[in-house]
Amino acid sequence: MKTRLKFLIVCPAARPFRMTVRRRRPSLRMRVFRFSMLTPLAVAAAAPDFVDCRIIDESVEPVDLDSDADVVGLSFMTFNAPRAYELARAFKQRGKTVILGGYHPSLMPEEAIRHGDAVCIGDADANLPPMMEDFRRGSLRRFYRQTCDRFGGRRVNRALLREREYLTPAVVQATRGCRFGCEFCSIAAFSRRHFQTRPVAEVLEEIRALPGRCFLFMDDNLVADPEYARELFEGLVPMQRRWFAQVGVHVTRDAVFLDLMRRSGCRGVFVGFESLSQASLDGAAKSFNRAEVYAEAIRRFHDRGIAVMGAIVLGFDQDSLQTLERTAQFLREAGLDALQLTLLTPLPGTPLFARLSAEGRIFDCDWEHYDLGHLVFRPARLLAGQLTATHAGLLRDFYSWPAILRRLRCQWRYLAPREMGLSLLVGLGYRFKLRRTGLWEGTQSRAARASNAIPAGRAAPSY
Ligand code: B12
Repeated sequence: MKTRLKFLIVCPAARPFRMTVRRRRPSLRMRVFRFSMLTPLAVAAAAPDFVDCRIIDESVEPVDLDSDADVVGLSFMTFNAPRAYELARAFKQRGKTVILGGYHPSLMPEEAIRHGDAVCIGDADANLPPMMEDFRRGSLRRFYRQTCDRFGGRRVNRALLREREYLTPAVVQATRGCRFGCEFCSIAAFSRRHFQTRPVAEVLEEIRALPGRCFLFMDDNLVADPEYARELFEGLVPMQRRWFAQVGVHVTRDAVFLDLMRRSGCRGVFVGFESLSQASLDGAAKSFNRAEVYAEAIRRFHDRGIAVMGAIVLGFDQDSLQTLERTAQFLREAGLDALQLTLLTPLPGTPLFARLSAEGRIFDCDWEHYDLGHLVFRPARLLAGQLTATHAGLLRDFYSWPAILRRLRCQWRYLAPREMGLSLLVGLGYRFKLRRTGLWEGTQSRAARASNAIPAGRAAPSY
């Protein structure tokens, strides 16, 4: 039995974002969207003491297929699954043991196991130690699905990443999971609606040790437990840091809480507005979002110098032409500082995937198209072409030069120059990403273009 094991953790990247031997030097534009990856750091942190970890993020460096690792761990979401399976095959051909983890393998374990030796279903914290022990003993099982009843005690070693390659190296997670059950959401499916918090003192200690003044919370909704969030923010006030996080829109109901957020260093939030149509929100089991308060919510953030990036989804069954028009109007008038506009995507493992599959409406199961920018199912009330053209058109309008300049002129009134710079950087990053993925031109997958002609229940490619 080996006393020490070498564990190579690989984060595969889809083609447009991949670093190959020929394309080695990352440009500034490539870095704009790349903030440090907490996922592989957290996996490495879960490894037992007898394991030496190395991380390769394929968007930063080419994958070393001839590595001398004993075990290769692939971490991927749905969109990266085809590339992960390609790498798994290459590693297995070289005699390596391959373990798979992350959102996609956790939600599609039976598919994933066909490409590797073992699948971690859920978090690495509880599963990686037994996986490594079993591998050492020569008795690796196919599936590991233990859940962790406590979140904490993890110490990440940031030196494992090439920090210079990322725009923001400092990322932290204070809570994980989500209690809600929105129909389209992978996070609810992955966490099985469990929500956990890390001890506040531990989070603050980690933040204290971070480089620079600015950092990002990787939580799904940092304010999901207001009492916990209040304690965390109070602890952050004296630290004089600047931070960004994803939060629910409901947080704007409480002015005192918002003031505390600002004082604790909050300078930007990512908010899942999801839809301008209340019927669509209700249909997706996200009734707790009220579309009529969005504009006021943005104003309340801005009043406190907090920038807002909004996430909006198009293509819900209740969406009509009127919804598209209302969305366009909102984007022109509401004053968002950045936008993530996506097409509804039935991510595997979600209730939405199950429903649309049962209705025979999913026509494209090429996981590479599950980047939220391709249409992969037949919409209920809109034509596929209407939906994809509006999606691309609204993104082009929002990130056009005149719109970016207009935003900068308005932001002068409520944002500090640093946050304005950041908003500009996000704008540039989005322009670059949209061009690279073909969305700027509205290039879609062949399947999406032909979607109106595709009969229900068409067979999916098998992985
Ligand atoms: C940061 C982030 C990104 C970053 C970096 C991704 C990364 N790999 O770190 C960026 C901005 C690049 C990104 C992009 C996208 N993302 Co993203 N992203 C996230 C986010 C917000 C946080 C990820 C994170 O750091 N989590 C914290 C870590 C600690 O948790 P974890 O990743 O789950 O890892 C744990 C387990 O999964 C497990 N595990 C993971 N890997 C492995 C590997 C092994 C071997 C083992 C044993 C265990 C294991 O152990 C870990 C520790 O416990 C999540 C939402 C979320 N809360 O997770 C979405 C999320 C992962 N993203 C998602 C999506 C869809 C995307 C995009 C495809 C589309 C988009 N527009 O957002 C793009 C892809 C573009 C691209 N270029 O790759 C979806 C994935 C859904 C799915 N089923 O695939 C999520 C869940 C968001 C959502 N709302 O649905 N994303």
